[in-house]
Amino acid sequence: MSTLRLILGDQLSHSLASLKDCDLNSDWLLIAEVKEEASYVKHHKKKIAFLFSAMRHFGKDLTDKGYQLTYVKYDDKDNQGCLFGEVKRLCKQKNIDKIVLTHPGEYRVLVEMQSWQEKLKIPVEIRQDDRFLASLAEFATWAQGRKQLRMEFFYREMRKAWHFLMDGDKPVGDKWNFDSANRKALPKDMSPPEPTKFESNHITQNVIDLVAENFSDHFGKLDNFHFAVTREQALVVLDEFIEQRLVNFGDYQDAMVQGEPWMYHSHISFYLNCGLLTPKEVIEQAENAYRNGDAPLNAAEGFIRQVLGWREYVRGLYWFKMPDYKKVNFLEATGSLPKFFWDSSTKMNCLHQCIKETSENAYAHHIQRLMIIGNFALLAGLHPDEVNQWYLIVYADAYEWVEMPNVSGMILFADGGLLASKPYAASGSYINKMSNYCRSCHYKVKQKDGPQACPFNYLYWDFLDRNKQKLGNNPRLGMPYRTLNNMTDQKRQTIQRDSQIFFKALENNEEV
Ligand code: FAD
Ligand code: DLZ
Ligand code: SF4
Repeated sequence: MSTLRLILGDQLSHSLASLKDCDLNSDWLLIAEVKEEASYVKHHKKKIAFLFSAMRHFGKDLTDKGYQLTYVKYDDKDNQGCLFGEVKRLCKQKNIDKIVLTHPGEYRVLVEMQSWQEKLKIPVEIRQDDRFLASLAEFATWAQGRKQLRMEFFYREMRKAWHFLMDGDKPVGDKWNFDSANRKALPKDMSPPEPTKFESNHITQNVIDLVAENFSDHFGKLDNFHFAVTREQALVVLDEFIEQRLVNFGDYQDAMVQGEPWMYHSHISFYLNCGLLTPKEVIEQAENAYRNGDAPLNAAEGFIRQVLGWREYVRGLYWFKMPDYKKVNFLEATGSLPKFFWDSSTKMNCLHQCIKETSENAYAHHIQRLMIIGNFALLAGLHPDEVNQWYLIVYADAYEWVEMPNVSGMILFADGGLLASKPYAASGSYINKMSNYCRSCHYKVKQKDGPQACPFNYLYWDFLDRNKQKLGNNPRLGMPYRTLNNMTDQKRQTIQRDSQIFFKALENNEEV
């Protein structure tokens, strides 16, 4: 008599719900590298290498701690290729009479798991994932009956509930949000520190060789792999962030600099999302840094808002709205992903840089994802399915629960305003203000029309014009729509002409 406890690739936490009450003598743990999970989208090579290495290290940790573990490697000759196949195999081998799981991060996996009890005729218990700070039930209670689900109000509730950055029942500094202080461009004489990097040991090197051999047709570069792959290493990344970067995190959160992919961001999403770090410890460290005088309030609050606010909020929203959320397309966008999303071959320097860095690092910081790549996807009217799939593939921190609300809700406004009060649409002048990309661009950011004009300039107005019916009454778009309405017919026609030329070139696979 024994219980099987499956641990998924993004469940690498010793505090995992399904590990609680585990009997070291009779229960069996299962970790499996399977084709189904590694290929349901063609994940970035570095994402697979990172996760397989982290899984192998975590497996070794579990065995060292005395757990009985079956670890199935990708190239094991009997590998069944899917999670169910491996669960079924172990059930037969070990006389299993119960299966304990932790709630997965993706809806498709939950649906699959819910069928196992019936298929295997063994009780299956799916436990809540209590590594998150808001349970799904708590989010649903907060969200029920609200027309708009604004992160800011959810975040305030979380601050109060967890008593993070609070003075009694008031927010520290008497304000909940210091975002207005967080919009500086990076001064020329400042350069962010190098990200924390780790050498590959033999486990990681084996995995890199395996990925090179089996996933050569997947997106992205495998060389210069330097991610943390153990909890100890992830803690070093966190410590170095708190010591070296947090102080500037707030001020330069929205800044972009050519050749600086990492900026003052924390680079911990990979580790939070696969379980090597917990959100609680991360928030506590940031709060301590503020309380000890090592980081200003705008930095600590800005960072804590991302983890306690946005991260918890998007997860709640995903599960609250799935499966319908997968189908939303409020703006009825139909465009196909341009080829340059895969090979970065575009004359638009901002997009070229961000996509090239994405391919190299399986990482881009938030404002690159949102205001460069996301902004383009929105203005160009790309179909949510294609954009969602791309974001799920290319970033090593991507799982549907976090990727989809950011894509469908935040960048594409495909949920019609559930997440965002207005689309994050911007012309070239915003990009020029927040980055130095425009200086080395083929296009001229100050030029509004003609072949040399920055495409973001005319696409921005064309987007508003095209979507006037759906967005024209949005109170937060009053200003730009007034400007659009006051344009001469000739100006509008020029915008339409330039946009059509641009879209035609995209359609013909010409380099734009
Ligand atoms: P920092 O800037 O240092 O932020 C600290 C932490 O806050 C992050 O590690 C992350 O855990 C959390 N966080 C910040 N912003 C968000 C957000 N909008 N949603 C959820 N958590 C947030 N994040 C992912 O973890 N996985 C994704 O697949 C993902 N896809 C995204 C797609 C788009 C279109 C956009 C606009 C954002 C996406 N994000 C995603 C959110 C954010 O860009 C990344 O979390 C962040 O860039 C990770 O880098 P970092 O750890 O250096 O973050
Ligand atoms: C992303 C990923 C990859 C690439 N490979 C595996 C794997 O082989 N085995 C596994 O258990 N999990 C993997 N994962 C993570 C899963 O896709 C993730 O657990 C689900 O998407 C649910 O969030
Ligand atoms: Fe991007 Fe336009 Fe600037 Fe070129 S000019 S980098 S396309 S915003």
